[in-house]
Amino acid sequence: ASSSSSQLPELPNTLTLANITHNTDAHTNIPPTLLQYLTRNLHLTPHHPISNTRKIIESLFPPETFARYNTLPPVVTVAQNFDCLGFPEDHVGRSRSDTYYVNKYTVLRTHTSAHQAEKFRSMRGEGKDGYLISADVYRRDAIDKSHYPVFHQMEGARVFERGGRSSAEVVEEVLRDLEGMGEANVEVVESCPLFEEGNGVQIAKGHSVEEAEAVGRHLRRQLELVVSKVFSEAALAAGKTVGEKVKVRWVSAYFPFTSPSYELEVLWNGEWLEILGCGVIRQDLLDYAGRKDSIGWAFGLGIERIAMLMYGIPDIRLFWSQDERFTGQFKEGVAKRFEAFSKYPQCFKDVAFWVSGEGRGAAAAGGAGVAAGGEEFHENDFMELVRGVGGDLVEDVKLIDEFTHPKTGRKSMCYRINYRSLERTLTNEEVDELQAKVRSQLEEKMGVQLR
Ligand code: FA5
Ligand code: MG
Repeated sequence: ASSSSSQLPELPNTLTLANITHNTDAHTNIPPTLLQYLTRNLHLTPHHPISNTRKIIESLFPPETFARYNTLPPVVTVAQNFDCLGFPEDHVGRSRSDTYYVNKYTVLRTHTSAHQAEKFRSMRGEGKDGYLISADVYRRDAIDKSHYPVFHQMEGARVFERGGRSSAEVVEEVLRDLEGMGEANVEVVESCPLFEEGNGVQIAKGHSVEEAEAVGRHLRRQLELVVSKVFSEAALAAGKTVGEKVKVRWVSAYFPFTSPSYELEVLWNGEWLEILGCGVIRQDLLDYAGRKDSIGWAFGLGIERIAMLMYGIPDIRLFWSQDERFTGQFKEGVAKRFEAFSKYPQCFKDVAFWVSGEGRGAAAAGGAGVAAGGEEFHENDFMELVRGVGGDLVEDVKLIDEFTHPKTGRKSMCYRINYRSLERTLTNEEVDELQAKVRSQLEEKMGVQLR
């Protein structure tokens, strides 16, 4: 059986992205509404907070050491995005419910790490030991104030040439370089070990523990410096002098392409907010990229996450707003907090439906369409359907109830959609019309049965 044919957007046989025409196939799942984002380049738009944030972070990385790559097109191969980075065949990130496929072999990059291998190679040609990549990335995801199907990442990497030296000499050089970086104005309140074997974590082949730990320390210092820079800008923007140190914590993490791996979280308004993932680059990746003689680190951070806390921007949709009341507030080189324009009323609408889920009962009970055919319900498909209808008029979507019928085994879901414009008051008729569209498309495209 072909996979979820009824969920396919109405797309022609080819899709032209960034001037290249691709064949579409049964994997294609890019909705036409997404195409407008591929040409926006917020990270390169003068005065835009995403571009300003990028520049502020870039200012910490000397261009003599770090090459800049800020115009890499978003269409990459499955090999670049997943295979070359060591993602296992069955990794969830590869699924069509999480990733936008142009076709079976091509995706919209889900992270800037897709460019690691080629840039490890090319930065050397430019005589650099590192790089920074800023770019738009694409993920099928939930709908709320901090999630959007397009966001921006900055990837950074730094390598140290071994040059035939002993491990002890390399460690010494890395630590000497670290000393020269200075202290960061942050308070590290929790810190996972630099390296701890167990839970499937092991030192990458070709590294000594001392090397991995030295590179890990260098990496952490560099990123703590990023956080202290961003927070001193945030304090400036709020018209305060840099006061209390920001609290951060290092949490151990897993990425297929780094080992050891960490995430950095920042205490912000009483909550821990993850801002980046990072780690010591696995040696096989560097070897593969022709950098056998180097050891190094890499990180990937979310630019929106950082811009939101730096400028006090409360909703991720605002970055895409072309309303002068938003765009007019930001000037390059001027730290100023975002001033919210008035908040317009919200309007909640619930929608409940039966999906077949685990239940075998749906078909027996006469459930319609794809769901009855044994197709699984993927929440991200529903999210995308709602985005397709409501666009930026939807603030968030929450699952508020879920149960399985004890007799038929059918599963029922109820979602609450919160409609609110950032720019004006929505009329009742308008919201009713959107909700009616969501309901009819749910039946048509996802084959669920409305309750
Ligand atoms: C990655 O994407 C890895 N490529 C990061 C990395 C690079 C690790 C190099 C090691 C070496 P992750 O999926 O956690 O990891 O995303 C990285 C950061 O992007 C997150 O910490 C967060 O700041 C941001 N981010 C992730 N998902 C979203 C989203 N839906 N909306 C906004 N920001 C997001
Ligand atoms: Mg993460």
